[in-house]
Amino acid sequence: MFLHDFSFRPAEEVLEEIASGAGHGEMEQMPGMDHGAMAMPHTSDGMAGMQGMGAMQMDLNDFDFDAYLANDRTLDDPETIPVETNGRVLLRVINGSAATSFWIDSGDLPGRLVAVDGQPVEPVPGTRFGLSMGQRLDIELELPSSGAWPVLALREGARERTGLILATPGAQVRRIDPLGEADAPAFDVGMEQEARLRAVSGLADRGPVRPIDVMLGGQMQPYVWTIDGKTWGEHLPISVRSGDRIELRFHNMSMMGHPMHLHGHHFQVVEIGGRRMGGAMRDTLYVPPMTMATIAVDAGEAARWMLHCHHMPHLSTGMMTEFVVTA
Ligand SMILES: [Cu+2]
Repeated sequence: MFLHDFSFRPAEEVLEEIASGAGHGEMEQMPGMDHGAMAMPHTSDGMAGMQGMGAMQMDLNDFDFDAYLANDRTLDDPETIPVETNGRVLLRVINGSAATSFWIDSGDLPGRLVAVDGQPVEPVPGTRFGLSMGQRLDIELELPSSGAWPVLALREGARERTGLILATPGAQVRRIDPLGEADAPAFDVGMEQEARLRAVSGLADRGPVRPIDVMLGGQMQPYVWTIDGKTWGEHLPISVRSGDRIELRFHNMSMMGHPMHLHGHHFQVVEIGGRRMGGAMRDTLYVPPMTMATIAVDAGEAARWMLHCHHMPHLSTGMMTEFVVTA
């Protein structure tokens, strides 16, 4: 299930509109926050910063696309996939969007999340799992009998949705409205979903680990996004030696989330909000607004690897650096 946010206009024009501030821009109150509290700076235990955020607003979607697609189709004419009665489906969801995080909702079908970014996790039961740009989810679905079941992808913070239909032979397929009744929630604020994931096979325990802080910054006006305060071209490469165990500590100091993608490697999520964990193996980690999270990685092949945000307008306005591995 390949997800896409689609515009009839050229990408340059879309980016220009976003950068001018004329894009849509959806603001959402951070959930569970005390409206009267003042924002606090980051502290060593991470989540304390979240709790003090008070009435600050996070920015979810900064552009309204013309369509949201699943396997190149909208819900006006969705793909219907024939399945067996009482069958079992392994659904691989790929978020190929430029700038849209989705919730995958399997409705009446019980599901189990079994892998993220192609890497197995201890199965997590559920009917709703989210993914940001560049991320993938493998979800096993159990079909209880015969029938037709929509699997929907809900645009975060909005009513738009897309999806496909699983249908046994002869099942009646009903039309599904491309707009939901209410806005879908923001994706993984507080990293509750990420914190539940455990790698089936994580990185081996090792001796010395080199921690490196990676500051994620930027704002809507002017629309510029940075790593360690720099845009691509002015960037400060992260230099490591092949075979070294590195920990990258992402500090998101901005009000948008950043799906951070490292080329050429799989990393493990080892800390969220100050709590150590044997989290998922991945290649793209979504770091929500004003949040800290740490990944561990064994530096691989000697080469210059891209490290970037997978939100395309962020990437285009500077949010990329190099992870330089030397022999
Ligand atoms: Cu970003």
